[in-house]
Amino acid sequence: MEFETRAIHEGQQSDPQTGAVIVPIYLTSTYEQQAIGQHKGYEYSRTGNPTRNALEEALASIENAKYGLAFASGLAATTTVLSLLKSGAHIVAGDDLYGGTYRLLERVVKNWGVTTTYVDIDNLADFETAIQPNTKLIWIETPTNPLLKIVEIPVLANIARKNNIVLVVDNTFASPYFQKPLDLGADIVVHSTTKYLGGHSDIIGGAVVTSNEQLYTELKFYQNAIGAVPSPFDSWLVLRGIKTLAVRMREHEKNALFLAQFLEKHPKVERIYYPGLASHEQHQLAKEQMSGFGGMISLELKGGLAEVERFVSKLKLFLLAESLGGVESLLCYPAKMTHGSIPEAERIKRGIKDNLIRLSVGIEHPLDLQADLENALG
Ligand code: P1T
Repeated sequence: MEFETRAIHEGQQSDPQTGAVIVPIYLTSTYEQQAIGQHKGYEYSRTGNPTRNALEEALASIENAKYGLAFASGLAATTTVLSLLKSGAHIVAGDDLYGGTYRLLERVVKNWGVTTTYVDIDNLADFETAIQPNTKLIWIETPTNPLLKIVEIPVLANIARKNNIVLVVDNTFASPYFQKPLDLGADIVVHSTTKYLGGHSDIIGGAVVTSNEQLYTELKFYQNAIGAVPSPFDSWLVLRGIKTLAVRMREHEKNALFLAQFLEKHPKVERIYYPGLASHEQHQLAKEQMSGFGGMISLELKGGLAEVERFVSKLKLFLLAESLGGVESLLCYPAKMTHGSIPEAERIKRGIKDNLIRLSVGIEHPLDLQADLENALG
């Protein structure tokens, strides 16, 4: 079956008891057992819940994976994956990452005795050089947050396999509609389902998928042992979001390409980052690795913070807010918002300048969005 069909049906059979077409929200923390040691497959909702299970099956299916696990947030998913590591382990991570992932690695995971080396994402050979005898994990995003760089997954998968290292790809920005990292050799895919999968800016959620049985068994254990699971209602909202993912992603991309082309020519814009533009340094790679370029654009305005503040204050449709991937357009100022937890010198070194703005392009009418940007830039 094709993606659109699986997104609507996989794990979502009609309810055997009532015929309800939509998976019910099983608001229960526990389940009656028929006798000691005898139950109908569910014991306690941290361990398993039918609404969450439906979501987990759907997540696995749309990533072409065998197994899916749902979490209470993207960072809960990330934390659970990082719990695979024992004290003394080492991570090699790309240097363009969501600021919260960086904060988790530096201020939480480091205290477990697990260290991270950040590698310039533009130079894949550096990943191999950074590997130490205790390196257990490679962690990347592609496209990256916020600079929308593209990392060639098969090259890293090769390096990881050769060195017996697990490759994790955070696929939040592309969504499974445009990119399937497991097909390209990744071992684990992580998502913030808060973003495109949920799609309506009304929940916080996360996901992990894999086709590796051993990794799944360990991750499933940690999901239950750590307990950062989503509620049945949040699971249901993500499941509902997934049904329209394909339609939404096509619109996000169409609008983003239109606006990126407009912004690229605008005299007030110094630089634009959108993998769908022929001028993007990795446009060709993006075309090969992804089936679409997504809805995120970053840009540098001419001038500094004053120009950014003026631009932001004049926008009416693009709302100044953290997050991305909802139907409404948002604007984020990474230096002070999503990447504010990266020390300034380190942030500048990574290319997140004071005039950088990130747009999450929604699915409003593109001409309204263009008019909003044009007016604010003017
Ligand atoms: O916010 P949460 O659901 O915990 O997801 C964390 C996360 C993980 N990975 C990526 C690539 C992300 O972008 C995020 C969250 N990002 C934002 C809130 C943001 O505005 O970029």
